[in-house]
Amino acid sequence: QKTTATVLQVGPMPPFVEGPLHEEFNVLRLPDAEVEKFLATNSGQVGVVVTTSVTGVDAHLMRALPELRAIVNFGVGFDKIDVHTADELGVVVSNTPDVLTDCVADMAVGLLIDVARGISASDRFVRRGDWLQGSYPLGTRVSGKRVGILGLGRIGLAIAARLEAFGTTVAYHGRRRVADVTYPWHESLTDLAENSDFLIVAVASNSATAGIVSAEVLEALGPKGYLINISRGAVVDEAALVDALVQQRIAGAGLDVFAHEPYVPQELLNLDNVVLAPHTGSATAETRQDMADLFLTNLRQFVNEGTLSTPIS
Ligand code: 8YV
Repeated sequence: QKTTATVLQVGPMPPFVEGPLHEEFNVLRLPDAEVEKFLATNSGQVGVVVTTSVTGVDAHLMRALPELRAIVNFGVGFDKIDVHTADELGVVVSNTPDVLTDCVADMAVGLLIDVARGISASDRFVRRGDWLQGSYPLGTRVSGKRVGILGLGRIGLAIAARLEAFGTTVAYHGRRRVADVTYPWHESLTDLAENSDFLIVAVASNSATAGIVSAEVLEALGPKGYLINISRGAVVDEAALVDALVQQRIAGAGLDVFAHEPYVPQELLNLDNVVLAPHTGSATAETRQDMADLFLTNLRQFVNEGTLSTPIS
């Protein structure tokens, strides 16, 4: 039996989310066109908005929904939700932390090993038949190297734990020193980059982190350094990254995220020292199901009790 609460769905959601969502709740979909007309008729009944990290909710939409009380997000990142406006309007927001940590950390390690050892590039080499002409160029050793992690949160810590097993040394940068860890903290990101063979971006994307992996940071990482990004494209100055890769001022990059997804800078497509992934860090059947379950737990709890299970922090 459906609850009477009206839920507004903003953007597409995977079928295993939409199925139970539409079965259990009265769901309206925000149309792509004639949004104002839709809002004029329906805005007064919407108490909850559901969305994904890909779509998000802007201030204009929040302000157009006078009864809005909660935004329930499918995804851990909430950079596309205007959380300042939500806060101002007393709208609470939930995300899906923890359940995707392992898969995203696995992806970071996968990209790191791939770009250092040229796994994707040498796969293309084999398929082209180039092996018949000679051996593949030498890669870069991973074990024993220095890893710098930008953002030692849940995902950053999971990456560090994995890479420690490779005998790497781990250091990190974040606004604050993290309690109860022995990894050295670098107050300056440039300093961390200068002292890293691999710099991994695992920090949340927001106004404070926009573009912080700058031309200067990439310069500090240097011609033997690799950049790995499983966070958001916006954390990196993408034009500076493209320049650094094209001009070989850094050794390579493993990228799961880009500034204007699904568009990837054209210049990167022919570079064998760049591994490109289509934002699939959390994209396993198991993890996406866990995310769907947590998303629905938040929605049910909000509709039934007025509280969220995993509010953003
Ligand atoms: C997306 C992600 O949520 O959780 C995040 O922040 O970036 C991904 O897991 C996923 O693409 C679905 O929105």
